[in-house]
Amino acid sequence: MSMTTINGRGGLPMVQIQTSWSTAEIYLQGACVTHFQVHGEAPLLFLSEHSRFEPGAAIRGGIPIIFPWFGRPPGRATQHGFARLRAWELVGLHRTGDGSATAHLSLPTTAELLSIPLDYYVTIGKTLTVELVVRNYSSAPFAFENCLHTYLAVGDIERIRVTGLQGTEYLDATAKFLRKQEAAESIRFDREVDRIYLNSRNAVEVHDPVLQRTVQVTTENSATTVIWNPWMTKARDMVDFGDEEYRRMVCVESGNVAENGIQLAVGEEARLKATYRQTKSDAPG
Ligand code: TA6
Repeated sequence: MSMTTINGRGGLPMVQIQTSWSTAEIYLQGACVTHFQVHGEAPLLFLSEHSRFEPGAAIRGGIPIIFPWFGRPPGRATQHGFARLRAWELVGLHRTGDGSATAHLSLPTTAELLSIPLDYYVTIGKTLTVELVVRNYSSAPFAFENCLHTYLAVGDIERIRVTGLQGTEYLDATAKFLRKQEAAESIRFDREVDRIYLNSRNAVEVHDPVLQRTVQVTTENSATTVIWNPWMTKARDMVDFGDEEYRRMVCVESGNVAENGIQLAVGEEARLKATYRQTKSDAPG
């Protein structure tokens, strides 16, 4: 197992981690995991070829950390909070007994949030696990939303199906956040999909016949799953996203959003964890 810190794209510091099973890359900018690949497998994560790599800018792909709010609530200037815009610190790398490695990053208190430090643990092995820890060292309860905005790589968006959300209520962001219920056992994509599934703690699976794999997302302390694909019109409108890149990604985001938002008592901590496990599926490509 090895770890090196290099100047990545845009000259931003990037941590490269090698284990006997896999490789990973983490930018300190936003503590964004931009790459995870099990040896002999396709990369797990999508990263736009047009992403910005500049201080203060969100990276388009990988696992952006959304905190302390999701979307753009009234009175908030930036979409999805500021954690993904900040330069985090690398605290260290810990080996675990089974040969995997855990990188620990932190965002000490920021100007906006005195005495609410963040820690982030990225465990690289046969699977990828990320865990965001928020601690309330302030003198009052702290209300926030958190979300791991994960871009999964797919072979062809029109060929995949997402399971695990049947029967779950969701807010449809493409229909003025109207509340609906998921009727389908398998969610498929032939248009923009932007759905905030609420009060759901089930595992979600992305079945990909082109990459011949299933990616399973399991979580701890996540009550919300967001499923997003921008489709072609929104893809064309995003400057940091290629017009055709919508075909090769789907966001499966895990966190606590909207009515699932968190009220953290003084002295308490909130831990949000997601694990990404891929298995080969022998479905024809
Ligand atoms: O993934 C859900 C979502 O809120 C979408 O509505 C879309 O805006 C996406 O996040 C990306 O947001 P960003 O601020 O990264 O462009």
